[in-house]
Amino acid sequence: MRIVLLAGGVGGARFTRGLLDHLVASGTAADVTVVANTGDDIWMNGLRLCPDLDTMMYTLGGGIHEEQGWGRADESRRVADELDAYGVGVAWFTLGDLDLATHIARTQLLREGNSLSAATARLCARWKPGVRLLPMSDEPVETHVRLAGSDQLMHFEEWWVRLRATVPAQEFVQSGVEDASPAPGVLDAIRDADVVVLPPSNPVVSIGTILGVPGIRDAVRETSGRVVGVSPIIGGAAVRGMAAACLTTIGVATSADAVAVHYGPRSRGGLLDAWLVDETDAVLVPGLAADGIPCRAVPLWLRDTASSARLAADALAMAERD
Ligand code: GDP
Ligand code: FO1
Ligand code: CA
Repeated sequence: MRIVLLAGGVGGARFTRGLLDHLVASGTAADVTVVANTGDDIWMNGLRLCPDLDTMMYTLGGGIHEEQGWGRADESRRVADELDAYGVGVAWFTLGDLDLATHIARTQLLREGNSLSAATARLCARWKPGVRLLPMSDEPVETHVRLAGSDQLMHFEEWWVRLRATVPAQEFVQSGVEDASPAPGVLDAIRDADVVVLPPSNPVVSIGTILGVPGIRDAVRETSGRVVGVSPIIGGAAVRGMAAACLTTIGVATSADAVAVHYGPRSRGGLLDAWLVDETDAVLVPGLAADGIPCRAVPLWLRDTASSARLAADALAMAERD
């Protein structure tokens, strides 16, 4: 079975880890490709950071800081303290020592002329994530936020981490996206997939950014595989994080139904063949989300490996339905 996921950081990575556990436990042979959001990528202290690629790589490779959801376990910040002492540290962003090695290695590989795909493959040779991890594009695309009542653009990470998304955003601007092309292998993987999963990642600045790369949305629409989405909204709330602020910016309500409508039914030019919602999110018509999208209610919390694996099994089962 060929499975493709379009994923952001924490939600996407935890779901994917559950999927791999389920595939092993059920003895299902599968090739899993993860197309990761790179819109959060940022230059910091001369280094190229790719937060969502790294969150995926560390989560699947066993190096993630579990409680935090991003960064390395057993991390320290001696280098960041030294940068602060020189007055060149980035006060609002944590650069851990172990994590810094990843950014140094990536930046070195990029400077040597490697593409981001090639650099990612080199980093993954160490972490062995058990999936083919592809950046959405090899060209830089960076999400910026236009703050409400201002012409000013701010990098998404600064808005999210420094401002905790408390200052309303007028719009998100994906700089570079018009000229970007999908990374090698992305379109073929989507077209040839048996199942494409939109995991519970941020629909705006993770999955939305990936879908904005020219060619990717059409490839999902046109794949002969089944496209299953998992709601990132539980009980009308964007659990773990400030995704509600992103949905508000694009005029989508923070509800599982509204996100399903935002993706749209594939039968009418949208993306979804099926949609999983949480048991606490009632649907008006049993078996159907808004816009007539086939839907099932299951536990959506990614609490631990067992619950994540069950959710992944539910998503694959949903893909098998007619
Ligand atoms: P990020 O890049 O680290 O923000 O991660 P993603 O874009 O992959 O996912 C973030 C989103 O995952 C959050 O905004 C939540 O809506 C969703 N999320 C986090 N934890 C859970 C969970 O346990 N279950 C579900 N269904 N969604 C979750
Ligand atoms: N998230 C934070 O909330 N604070 C941080 O200081 C922070 C540092 C960081 C460093 C490397 C990395 O790969 C991720 C990091 N994140 C941090 C998480 C992440 O950048 C964002 O939460 C997501 O990208 C938002 O989608
Ligand atoms: Ca992210």
